[in-house]
Amino acid sequence: MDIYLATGNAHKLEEFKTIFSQANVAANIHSAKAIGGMPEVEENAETFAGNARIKARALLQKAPEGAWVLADDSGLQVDALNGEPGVHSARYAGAHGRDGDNTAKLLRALSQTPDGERGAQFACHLCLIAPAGEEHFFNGVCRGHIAHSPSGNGGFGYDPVFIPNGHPRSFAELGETIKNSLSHRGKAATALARFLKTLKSTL
Ligand code: ITT
Repeated sequence: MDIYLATGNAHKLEEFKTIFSQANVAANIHSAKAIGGMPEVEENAETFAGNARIKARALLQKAPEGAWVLADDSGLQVDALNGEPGVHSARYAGAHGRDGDNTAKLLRALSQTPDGERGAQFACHLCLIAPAGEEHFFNGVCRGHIAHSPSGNGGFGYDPVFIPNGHPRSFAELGETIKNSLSHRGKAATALARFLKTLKSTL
C-alpha cells in the first residue's frame, strides 16, 4: 500500500519512516514532494485532529488513485500556560516561527516558573484517509517538563527543551531511537501501525 504524508516537515517524514520500518509495517511512505509538494492550507481548526484532517484532505486532492493519505498535527501543551502553545506550536513566535525563536519565546514565558511547575506534554493526532474516503484518527501523548535552557542537537522544534518523564535529558539529546520509543508521534504511529496490520487484504 502507498501512503502519502501530508506534511512539509521533513523531520516528521523521517520519524514516520523509521517508526514504520521498526514496526514492520509493509507500507510505502511517500513524501508530499513526490506529488508536487504539500498544498498551502490554513490550519485554522481548534483541535489537532481538526488540523490533521484539513492537511490530509488537501493532499488527497493530489494523491494518485488508490493511495492513502496521512497527516500529523502535533504540538506542545504546557501546564503553566494553560495548554499553550498547543495548536499554535509551529507559529508561536510568528507566522511560521523558526524553531529557535519558538523555543526562546517559550523559555521567556516560563522564566518565573519554578521546577515542579514546568510540566508539559507533546500531543500528536493523525488523520488517515483511505482511498474510498473514510477517515481514521489516532493519537499519542508524551508527558515531561520544560528545561530552563536548550540542550542537544537532535530532533526538531521544542526537542531541546523537552525532558520526557523518566529520562534525565532532552529529546534532542536522547537520539531518535529513544525519542521514537517514548514520543507522542511514536505512540500515535504505533496505534496506526496496529490498524494497518489489520487491513491484511491491502498489505
Ligand atoms: P506540517 O503542518 O507541514 O505537518 P508543521 O511543523 O507546521 O508541519 P504542525 O502544524 O503539526 O507541523 O506543528 C507542529 C509543531 O509542534 C512543530 O513545528 C514543532 O514546533 C512542535 N512539535 C511537534 N512535534 C514535535 C516533536 O516531536 N518535537 C519537537 N517539537 C514538535
